[in-house]
Amino acid sequence: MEVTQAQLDAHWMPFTGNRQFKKDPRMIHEADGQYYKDADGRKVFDGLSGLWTCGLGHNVSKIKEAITSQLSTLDMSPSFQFGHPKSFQLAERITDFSPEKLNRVFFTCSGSEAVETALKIARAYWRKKNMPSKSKLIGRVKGYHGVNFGGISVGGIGANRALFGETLTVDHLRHTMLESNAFTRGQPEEGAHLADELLELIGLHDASNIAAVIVEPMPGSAGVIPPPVGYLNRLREICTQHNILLIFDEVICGFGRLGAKSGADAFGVTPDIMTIAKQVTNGVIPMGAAIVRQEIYDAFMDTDAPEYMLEFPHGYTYSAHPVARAAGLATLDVIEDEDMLGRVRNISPYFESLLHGLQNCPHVTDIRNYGLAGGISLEHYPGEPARRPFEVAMKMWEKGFYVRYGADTIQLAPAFTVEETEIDNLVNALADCLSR
Ligand code: PXG
Ligand code: PLP
Repeated sequence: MEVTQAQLDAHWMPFTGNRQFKKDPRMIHEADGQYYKDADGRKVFDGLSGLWTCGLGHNVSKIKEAITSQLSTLDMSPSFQFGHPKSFQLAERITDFSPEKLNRVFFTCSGSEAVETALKIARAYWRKKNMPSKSKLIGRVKGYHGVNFGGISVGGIGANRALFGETLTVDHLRHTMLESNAFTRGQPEEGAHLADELLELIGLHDASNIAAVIVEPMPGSAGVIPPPVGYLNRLREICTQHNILLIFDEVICGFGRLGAKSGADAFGVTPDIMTIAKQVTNGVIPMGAAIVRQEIYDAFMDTDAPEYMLEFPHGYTYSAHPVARAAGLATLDVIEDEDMLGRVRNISPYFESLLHGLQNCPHVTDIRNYGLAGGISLEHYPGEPARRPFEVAMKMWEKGFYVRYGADTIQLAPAFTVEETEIDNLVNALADCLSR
């Protein structure tokens, strides 16, 4: 056996049924382009681009070269009180991918940390503006904002919260998955009115007590839920009217997955703060960031305290790790130089039409898509909503396809360079696995 039982036992795996996995391990040994290889050299198609991370495929030479060269120039440098050029260069490049007014970047090492950072900035901002009562945070049911305490507080996936006791004081908007919108291609027409629920929450708590609303422009983890037409615009309008910050968690939406620079760009709505991670380094090295409007940054800088005093007591050891910055710069170069956003836009109608061809397969209760992201909801076994997606994903693995299963859905997110024939193969395999 390639790994001993003791080695298997030693690793407590994240978001995994450890007992099942350790009885029947699914080991990945190599990756190149859109394929993994297992121990026997069997090729497995990467139907989720890693964990929504590797839109450019695996083993991208420009990224590899940038990392290797960085390792031999500056492998680590302290991120507190000292800088290195690449973190500043990357910060500016990231603002090119963000709506115009969002031009100040705070680096983190993951999406979860980006969310914690954004929530702390939002609360601290109102204190800086002498409105300390504005501290309540509002999330949305089905939202995924990582796994740290702030993130699970605003997050709206019950299973990720239930075990952990008291969280922050938050409230949640309803999710936007209306039954009447089942099998909609792209954005549903119905549902903008759901944003008005924010007015009810404002009525309940008063805007003077609310710091921020955080939503994913398109929830990913909950199974790909494109926003109803006009919904995000309405949230924006209400937040502006009531002086509440709007945070878009772009960890999945950012850098091309939707055929746009961001969810904000795809849906034409500008938040006050964005969080990013995953695709920014093509997943090769961990990195995240919170990106804010200049006015928010300025509120922290506008102080009479001596200039050597820090303005925001927050940061991570790896907040500007040079190797990750090099990976980020190379990734953004490839996205731009090879017109990855255009490629996603060109192939996504094909992806949409094939995906919706699964509508009449057994157990399929809904299909949703946007850009190169697809979610398929499956009929529950009595009392076991997560079982069928698990079973389907295992059959897919046996057939040579990696897809994500989460809650009662199967999720697809192929690389931006995916070809029509590869989409054919992926969807045909799914049709087969759903029918067996
Ligand atoms: N926000 C959003 C919107 C995310 O999708 C995070 C925050 C947390 O990022 P980190 O880097 O801390 O994991 C995420 C991460 C899936 C899946 O397949 C999704 C995520 C992570 C792992 C799996 O649904 N999203
Ligand atoms: N715990 C201890 C004891 C530490 O010294 C540090 C960082 O210095 C941390 C946690 C936080 O680690 P990180 O900055 O990687 O988030």
